[in-house]
Amino acid sequence: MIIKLIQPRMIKRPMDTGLKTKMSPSLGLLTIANMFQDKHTIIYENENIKDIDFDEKVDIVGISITVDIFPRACEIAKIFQSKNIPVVAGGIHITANPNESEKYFDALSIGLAEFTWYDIVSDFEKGCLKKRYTHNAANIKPENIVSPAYNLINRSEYLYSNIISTSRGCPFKCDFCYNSCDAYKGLFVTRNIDDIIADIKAINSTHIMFIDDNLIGNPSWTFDLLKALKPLNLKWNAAVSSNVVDIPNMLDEMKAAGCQSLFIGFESINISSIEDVSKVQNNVERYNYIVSEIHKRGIMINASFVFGLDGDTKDTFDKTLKWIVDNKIETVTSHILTPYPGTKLYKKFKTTGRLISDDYEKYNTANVVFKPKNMTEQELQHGYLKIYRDIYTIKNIIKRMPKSKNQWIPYLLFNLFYRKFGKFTDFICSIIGYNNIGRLAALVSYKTKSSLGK
Ligand code: B12
Ligand code: SF4
Repeated sequence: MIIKLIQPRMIKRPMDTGLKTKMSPSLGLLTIANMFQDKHTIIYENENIKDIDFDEKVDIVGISITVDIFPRACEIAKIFQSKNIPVVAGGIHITANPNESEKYFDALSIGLAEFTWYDIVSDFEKGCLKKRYTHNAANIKPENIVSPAYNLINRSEYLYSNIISTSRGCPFKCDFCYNSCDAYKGLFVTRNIDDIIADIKAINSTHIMFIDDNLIGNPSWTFDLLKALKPLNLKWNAAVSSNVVDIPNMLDEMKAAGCQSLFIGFESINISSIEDVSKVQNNVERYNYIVSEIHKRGIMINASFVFGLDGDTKDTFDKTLKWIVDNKIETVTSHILTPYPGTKLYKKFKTTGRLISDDYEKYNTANVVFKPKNMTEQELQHGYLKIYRDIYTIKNIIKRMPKSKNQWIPYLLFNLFYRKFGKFTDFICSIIGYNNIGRLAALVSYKTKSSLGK
């Protein structure tokens, strides 16, 4: 049987370049690819890399869907369905919002494919494909999690292929996050450490990006993981929740195991905004302390902010910019608050009549799709675009330079060549290859090596 797996093309934000769309392959699809690559022929197509071949002879199609690409996924499904090829939809948006999605696809996978995909393929072979397949969050064990088929990645097409998911879900359930949807209730599972080490070996790089929601969701497991990472002499980045500083020795052990930078969802410097979205682990009064403890250990910070929360006003942008510059935050990811369908926030905005757009292509955190409380929609949109520009002015890049000289190269590479002059870097990548630039950046930043790949 021939199974085609499709990643639809993403919607770029104004500040994005091809570096974002070609950043990394879909681990979700590579995971489901691995479940059947011994038995069936798998074709993996990423529309961010090249156009979908609608004429190829395939038996069934699987699409991975986040909210912003839902409309495109529906278009793709329609074309295959017109050729009598059934289309199965899975991924975060389908998991969080199955009811609305059902009519567009032949079957839905709600939750982790490890608990749906075997049945879907087997039912299809028997000719009795059902409309829905749903995981049972309570039954998920670490050993059930399947490794992605790293062998299927054409590394030359991506900036980074050295990505690993060590867990599923998050112990926190912030109102705006997909983790607050029904199917993720009670779901947080960390993988077996031996399986993670096997993934690292398969990737064959000394630079690894952990793409979990929260690498410290189960601190005792994290300590075990760090112990296993130490002898491998890796350099790595990960996302953690801000309570990392409350766990004795965690940052020391991370540094000793090769941590280079941590992504942290600070979200807002307004206490009321944080309280309003149940981000219980964030203590705004301790933000400066958190930053200094991380910086003290020579670890860089990628701070994530969300604008448009109910405590925010139009002054929030300048105050946040000042905090970012004063605290020498190395990189920043900003978002306009976006009520992803199926989340607690979405339900709240729906019942209070605050949604102003149901065009999911706009749900990529770069558009205002709800009525903000303490500013106009235009003020929110304008403030978001302005803060992105202001963070990456040459003046503010210089002001934010890390104290430690060791970090200057990765800092400048990201701030100048990814953000400020991203279009130029994208052009160079298109000539000499995305993976070559990714590997070169890692080599000059962290002195790491990676395999050449396909
Ligand atoms: C890595 C990552 C990226 C990467 C690569 C994205 C990619 N296409 O793979 C980059 C940086 C490019 C990116 C970009 C964006 N991202 Co992103 N990203 C992630 C992140 C951190 C990890 C994704 C991952 O690989 N997980 C590990 C894999 C194994 O899990 P999975 O994809 O969920 O797959 C499992 C199941 O969902 C299911 N499954 C998945 N697909 C399918 C398909 C079928 C057929 C079946 C049967 C099952 C199935 O089985 C899989 C195995 O268990 C997630 C957060 C998260 N934890 O998921 C956010 C996340 C997916 N991103 C998100 C967003 C909003 C974006 C952006 C819009 C951000 C922006 N402002 O630009 C863009 C748009 C991306 C796009 N449309 O493709 C949201 C999506 C919210 C939503 N409700 O849809 C998430 C959930 C972050 C969040 N907490 O809000 N992202
Ligand atoms: S801590 Fe982050 S990943 Fe976890 S629920 Fe909150 S926003 Fe989502």
